[in-house]
Amino acid sequence: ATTGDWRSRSIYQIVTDRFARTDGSTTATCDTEDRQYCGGTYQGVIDHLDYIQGMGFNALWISPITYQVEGETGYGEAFHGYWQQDLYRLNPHFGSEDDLKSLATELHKRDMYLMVDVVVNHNAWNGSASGIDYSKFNPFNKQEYYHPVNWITDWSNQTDIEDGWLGDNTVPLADLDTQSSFVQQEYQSWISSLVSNYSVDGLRVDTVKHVQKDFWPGFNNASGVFNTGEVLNGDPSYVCPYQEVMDSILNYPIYYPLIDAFKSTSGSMSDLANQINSVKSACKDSTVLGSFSENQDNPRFASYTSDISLAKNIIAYTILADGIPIIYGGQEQHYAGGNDPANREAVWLAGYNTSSPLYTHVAQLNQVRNQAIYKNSTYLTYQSWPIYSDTTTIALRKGFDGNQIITVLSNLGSDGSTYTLSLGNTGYTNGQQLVEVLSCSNVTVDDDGNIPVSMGQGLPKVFYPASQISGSGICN
Ligand code: ABC
Ligand code: CA
Repeated sequence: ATTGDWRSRSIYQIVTDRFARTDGSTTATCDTEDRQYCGGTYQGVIDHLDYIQGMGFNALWISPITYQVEGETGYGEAFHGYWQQDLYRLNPHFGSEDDLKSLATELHKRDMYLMVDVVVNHNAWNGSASGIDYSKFNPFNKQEYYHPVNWITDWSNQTDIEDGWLGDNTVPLADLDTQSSFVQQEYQSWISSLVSNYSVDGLRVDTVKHVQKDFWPGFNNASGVFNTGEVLNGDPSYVCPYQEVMDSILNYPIYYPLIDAFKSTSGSMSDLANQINSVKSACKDSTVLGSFSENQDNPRFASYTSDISLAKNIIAYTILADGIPIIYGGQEQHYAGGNDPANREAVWLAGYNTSSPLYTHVAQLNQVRNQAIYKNSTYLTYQSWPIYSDTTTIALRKGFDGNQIITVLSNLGSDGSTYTLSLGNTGYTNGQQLVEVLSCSNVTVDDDGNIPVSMGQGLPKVFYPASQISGSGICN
């Protein structure tokens, strides 16, 4: 699938080992601190696609699928999938080749896309760098295919970042010589075969900033599908240039001010508003960036605050901002793990509860986004902008006249006071009938063209024209 196809999608991200087991257990123990395989499989995922689709998602991002370092290391097992050794073998812990193919088939039957995470910078070893037996790697089975051992120490030096090694002498991540045309060719033929063997629709590409930019166009092109890359940095002027060499990038520049704005009742709304504008001007196309607020590398949002209203606000932003929404498995159950490895809790332990407050919240938000897209796909290319902000509120518009969604977010938290905000700049017309889709209340635009927004308990508000809703099942 192409970039254009992906723009309308909404992604549920899983750590495959932590989402669902073949035995369907909701009690199997999984102590994150142990960093061991907990038993999640492709078959488990297949058995729980209703749970994912029930939230309105139409794409699934799974962990890297390749063969890993096997057994115990100083940092536990390779359950996350980022310690690959053999690009042409699958990780047997997640199931067979047929299981993975069945997952693709079952997703496609539901008109859902499969996104696979891929590691294109390193292979991993259990033990010190000096002891690596390169012949154990496939296809990069000779030391000459790698950069000389040199741990990245200066994170401001781009040459270090690209040619140096991640990891350490406990689990070294042997850095490929991606300047060599042999390495480039091998990666290209590998990715093209992987995509066709497993009917993959898109890729999440790991460690993009650790490979020189001129590597990426050939790789992206060889894959034949949409690529979104991880460039772990908060600066738009550093991150956005990568969108010149790859279809899309995960929106890390927004991630940091987004967390800061909502993780406490004193977060800055103006910093978030400014960053929205910076990303829009620095990046080639903000409407295909990956929009996320949690992932496998960062503390869960609920590790900062247990306030459910704040969690609802950040999820509303994640889904209704520009770009392709990504919700990280467990976010919908208000999981609260901190730094890696605590943020990789087993999703099954929440019992696949489809009536938890954030599960239904995600479903409502995906539903209104899907409806706006269905009504007019130009919703997707309209670049969202902050129409209002004050110290505790930010309001965003996305969508052209008649099909716009207005999202009003607050960081006052569950104890937030009740008041009415008169909101202009919405593009709605006097007397227009709106529905606030999270509370299913009807609202009329006043004679000055403003929406009277009933704020309270720090809850987000999402407005959409009543005329656009009929037949959608929203608030029926
Ligand atoms: C394991 C253990 C950890 C232990 C570590 C030493 O080893 O689990 O507990 O601390 C995989 C596994 C990890 C594993 C690592 C290393 O491998 O998932 O569990 O950690 O063995 C990607 C993936 C990630 C994956 C890998 C490796 C890469 O998403 O899951 O990790 O394939 C760097 C990389 C980035 C990478 C990330 C984990 O590390 O660039 O690709 N993610 C700064 C640097 C970043 C750096 C980040 C790390 O710190 O600039 O390059 O990311 O925390 C902003 C700044 C940023 C700054 C952030 C923190 O603040 O703008 O620049 O990022 O404001
Ligand atoms: Ca590198």
